[in-house]
Amino acid sequence: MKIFGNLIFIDAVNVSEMEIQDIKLTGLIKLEQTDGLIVIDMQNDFLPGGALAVNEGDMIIPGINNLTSKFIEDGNPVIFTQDWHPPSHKSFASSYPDKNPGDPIETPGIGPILWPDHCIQETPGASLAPGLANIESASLILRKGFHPTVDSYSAFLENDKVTDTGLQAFLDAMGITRIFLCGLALDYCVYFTAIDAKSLGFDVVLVADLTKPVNAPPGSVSNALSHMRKEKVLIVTADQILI
Ligand code: VGL
Ligand code: ZN
Repeated sequence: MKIFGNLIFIDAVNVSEMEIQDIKLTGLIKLEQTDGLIVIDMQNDFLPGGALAVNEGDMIIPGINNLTSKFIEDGNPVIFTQDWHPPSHKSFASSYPDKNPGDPIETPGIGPILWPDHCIQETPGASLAPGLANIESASLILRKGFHPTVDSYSAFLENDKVTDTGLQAFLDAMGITRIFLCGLALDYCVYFTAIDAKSLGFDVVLVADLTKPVNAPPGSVSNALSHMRKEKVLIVTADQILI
């Protein structure tokens, strides 16, 4: 089951039962004019050394650079997203008197857990990774999570499930019907973006070797993968994508 080679599982017992072949594309996938690439939250705070570091988050940068180059050479839109929080955002544990990062929370629009302060607007931690190529060739840099009391894991809809980031309208205007997803983190922003995109009618392709998970709370990765499987998100590796 090579597709899982680069993913970290806490609940590894379930992996062999996931029947990934139901959605795992075999063979090659050819880019069409109606394809767009969304690179999720490749920001300093999500990389090793950052405030909300994703283990090995930096390892996917070269592969993402190759993939963005492919899309740009082919004239397909590339979109980078940035988690873009004001100070004292309600997803931060520091915004509450007695909370710590990782504590569960059930406030509407926030949760399932609280985070350390991260990706605060105009700080170095919120900047796109310096090793990331093709930023100047992007069609759009989309910022999300800037409403103080609502988090936004998905690049389409904030966590209140109502507030629209404008991404759907942008993709529709560009004639994009299928999106490829990579970046950070698999079990949060990549996952929620994939599910929203499917429910909005886009075809969705997850580039599984160009994403890494936060892996908290336990089970977040297997939950994300099984839900994406159920929603028929295609899962490929970058070497299957041809111009
Ligand atoms: C993310 C947790 C909090 C992400 C953003 O980009 O996946 N995760 N904020
Ligand atoms: Zn965030």
